[in-house]
Amino acid sequence: MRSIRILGAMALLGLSSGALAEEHIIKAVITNWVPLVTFAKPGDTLKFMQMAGHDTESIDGMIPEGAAKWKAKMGQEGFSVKLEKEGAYIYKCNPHMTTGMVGAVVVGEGEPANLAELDKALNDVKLGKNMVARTIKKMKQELQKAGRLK
Ligand SMILES: [Cu+2]
Repeated sequence: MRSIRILGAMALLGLSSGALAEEHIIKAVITNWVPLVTFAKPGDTLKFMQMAGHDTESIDGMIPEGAAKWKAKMGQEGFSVKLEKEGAYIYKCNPHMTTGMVGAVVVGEGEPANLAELDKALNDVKLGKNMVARTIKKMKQELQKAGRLK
């Protein structure tokens, strides 16, 4: 009986280890980010792969309040970003954002708190604005499907 309890406790520990930080691989494929929308939790990291001819940069005003901006060098293989703050992050590849290379990351549970800020910041995007809008729309569709929009 006692050993069964210990096994039960170990199973619980095993479950909680599932909450450890994860690494999410984002690949540059032709002029797209795959996946287009990434779901993560605080403490996770993004790792950008197949980066020859690409860079990655967070878009101004399109990351959660207090989150760190990022910008990789061109072709910086394995560039990684630690995600500390909950909310939505929109990022681009500078050479290809006008052809649709704009991605989204949602960190945390429920509805991202900065959706209204994204819409506001969209007004300040000049180059590739329609592609940024498209990615935000796809992110919202995925949130909707998951029942995460209020
Ligand atoms: Cu690119």
